[in-house]
Amino acid sequence: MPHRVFQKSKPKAIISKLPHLGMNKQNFIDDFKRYYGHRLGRDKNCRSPHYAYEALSMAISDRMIERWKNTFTTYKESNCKRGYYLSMEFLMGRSLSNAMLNLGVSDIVSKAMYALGLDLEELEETEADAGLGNGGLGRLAACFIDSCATLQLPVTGYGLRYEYGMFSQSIANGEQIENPDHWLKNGNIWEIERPEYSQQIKFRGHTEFYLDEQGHEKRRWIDTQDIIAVPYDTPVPGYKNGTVNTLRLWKATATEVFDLQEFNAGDYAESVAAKNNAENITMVLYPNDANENGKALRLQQQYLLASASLQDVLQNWIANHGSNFNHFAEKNCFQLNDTHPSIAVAELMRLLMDEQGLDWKDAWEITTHTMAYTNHTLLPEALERWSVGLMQYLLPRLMEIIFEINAHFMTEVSAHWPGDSDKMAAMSIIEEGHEKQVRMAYLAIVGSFSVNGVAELHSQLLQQGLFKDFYAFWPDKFNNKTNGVTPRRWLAACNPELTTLITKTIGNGWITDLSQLAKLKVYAEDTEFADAWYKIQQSSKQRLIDYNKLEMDIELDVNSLFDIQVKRIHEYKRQLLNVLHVIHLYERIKRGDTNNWTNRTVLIGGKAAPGYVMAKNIIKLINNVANVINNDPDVGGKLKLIFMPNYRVSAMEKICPGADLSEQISTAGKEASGTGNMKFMMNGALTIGTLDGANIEIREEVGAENFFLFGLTETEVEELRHHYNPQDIINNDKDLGRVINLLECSHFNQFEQGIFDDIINSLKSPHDPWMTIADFRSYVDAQKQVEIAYNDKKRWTKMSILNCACSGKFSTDRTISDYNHDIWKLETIKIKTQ
Ligand code: JNB
Repeated sequence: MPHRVFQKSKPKAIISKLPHLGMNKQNFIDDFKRYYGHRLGRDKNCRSPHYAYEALSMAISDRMIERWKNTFTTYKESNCKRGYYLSMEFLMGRSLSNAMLNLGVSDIVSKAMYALGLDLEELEETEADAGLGNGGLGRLAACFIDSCATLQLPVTGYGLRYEYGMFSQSIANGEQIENPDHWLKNGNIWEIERPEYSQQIKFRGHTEFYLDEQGHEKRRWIDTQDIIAVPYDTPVPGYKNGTVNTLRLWKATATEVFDLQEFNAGDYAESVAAKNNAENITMVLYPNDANENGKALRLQQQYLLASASLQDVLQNWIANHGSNFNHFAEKNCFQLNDTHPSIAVAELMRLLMDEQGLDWKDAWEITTHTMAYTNHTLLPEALERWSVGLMQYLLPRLMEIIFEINAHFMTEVSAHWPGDSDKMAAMSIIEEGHEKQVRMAYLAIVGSFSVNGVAELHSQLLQQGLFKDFYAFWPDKFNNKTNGVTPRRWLAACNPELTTLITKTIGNGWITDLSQLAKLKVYAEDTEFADAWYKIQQSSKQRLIDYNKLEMDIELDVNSLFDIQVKRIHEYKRQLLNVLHVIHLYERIKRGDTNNWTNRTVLIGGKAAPGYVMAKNIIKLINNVANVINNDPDVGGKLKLIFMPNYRVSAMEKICPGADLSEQISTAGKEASGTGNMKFMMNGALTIGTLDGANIEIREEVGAENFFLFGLTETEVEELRHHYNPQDIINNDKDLGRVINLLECSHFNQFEQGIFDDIINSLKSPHDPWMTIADFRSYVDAQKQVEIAYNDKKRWTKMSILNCACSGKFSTDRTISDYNHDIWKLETIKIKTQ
């Protein structure tokens, strides 16, 4: 579909192999000067470091594109099986330092910039975060594609190019203010627009029967209102291996046909408005890390992603194999990042049947051998459902196909459990009720050959709880893939000093084989090594202090215990439990109960979904408590509480190296995995945590003696629900009683009466799903153990080294190689380096 007018001639000479660009210091100096002067038109009088950032990025990007082209050609020539990671979110963060690290030019570029009188770090800081995700699920997608490239797996990421990413957060009067994140306003040099690969996406209209040329009865979807999806490609470099994979993000635009029709009818204004309407689809990322039910725009986003990506893959298939789909399933695999892109199950059926002429059986065979689904949450409010009515209106052909998938599936269920209509109702993709709904998780399970959770406990709970009927029906579909994080960004790039020490000690093999960190274990009690380790931790803490000082005018003590909780604000993550502990410490200081005191700096950061009133109120409480504590001369340096605004990827890169203690305190059974826990551990922080998500596996790896465990287990939580009585617990615990009393007498909201009533009531409710009060005592006791350990510098440093040394399992290289071994089954493809 001609989105642009293309030339008829094929410029063969310039699309064959790109010439090799030099990689030495002088090459970077020369290219930098040319871009800075000739391309960007700046000179030494330019005050903004932004243009220097751009000039350097262009020089780096040139080198990446050369390898990108090689990778592309190699994949094509090898006719290999391909993987596709379909995700509504890719939380990429910044690209420059990662690109330099993976190309292996960090040092040389740093020297080149120094020679030019520039500070590389200052340039890096001007890059906007690509914040196209909410939290864990979005950052996981970014870590995954990094590992795919490093493992030399031919995997393409497919997502959406939101004009506005995750909102930026500021705090006024203790409250969260959301500001739109126009991350593209200064341009994005890492992406390449490829209108020649645009795809047309249908919406609305209706369906009808017709007879094809062979006289077969067929369905078609007509009178649709179409939009165009234009791809923007970003290179994803592997670590020093010549592989550069692709992240392809779709932007919605209006079709020219559509505009023209309106224009001819004289409705110029309407045609421009229609264009804007189309562009609205990818305008903004939904800022919810659970539940955004029923929004038509969100369903349009999901369908755009699924349809554009599948059409793109089919188009490539046809270009190379013609319209024979016999071997399609052997050569292609789609991983669905939660149910967000799961409409792809029905869309692949539509494309294969309506557009490629396959019959139901063959299309279903292909679909159920190419789709794989990952679940990321057990929270019932995060399970996606779409009203049948909305789907019939926006995607009528897809709704028909879903009904038919369900009819086939219900036949299978009734054959398996004859006469069990409750089973059928429980497992139906269509939920009956006064408003019929499509259960997207069920569609994903029925349409996939693999269903996985993201940590051992989470996968178990899926099988025993949420998806138990499906597990009974298809036990072999279900599997676990414990999450990880990429050690390139989350250790090598964000903690250069520790990286140098580790590499000096055990060599650099750990960067691509993180299990090698285990070689550090023997150094845990080596005085010289431990001293160096301790000094680096302290200097990282100092850097974190300086970073915070940029935003807030507050003195922090580098010798205090840095106790950090950064993640989305959610009741199940229990930032409130953390605050209760802080209030308890404050109350002890006020009472003079300060023998053997350990100075502590508590840092909390995270965004609340704009519509999540309770989460926003928790932010307000943290800020109010901080205000009282930080300004009380009795407290002084003993205790500080800081809310760090606008937590994001680039902030975590400074935060995780500077943490002593990592707070992973969710109600057991609620956090699917957690990945921040892994970043902290890798950088040598100790964890205080519940037996939840990947914490369990972290503790297994590092040993119980190097982990601060507290709280009820998942089984205990479920058992206690029947007779939970927080008031009893409060009555029987003096410390807790005093904390609740301070809250109830408005100590932290003296001039804002009543604003924390909802928080207090929820804590004291026998129906509190998060059972915060139940874990208070054991949390406080565990925090005392933390202090005892921290006061013994030698012991703490040893534990810190062991945490890093035992973090090998939590590399996404391990996670991805498990996905590949069990699910994708792709060959590694070596790229010739020149
Ligand atoms: C998410 C997430 C879940 C649902 C929606 C959006 N989940 C985001 C997180 C888990 C972590 C886990 C990571 C990576 O696997 O980020 O995934 O470590 O424990 O909480 C969502 C959004 C809109 C509608 C429905 C659901």
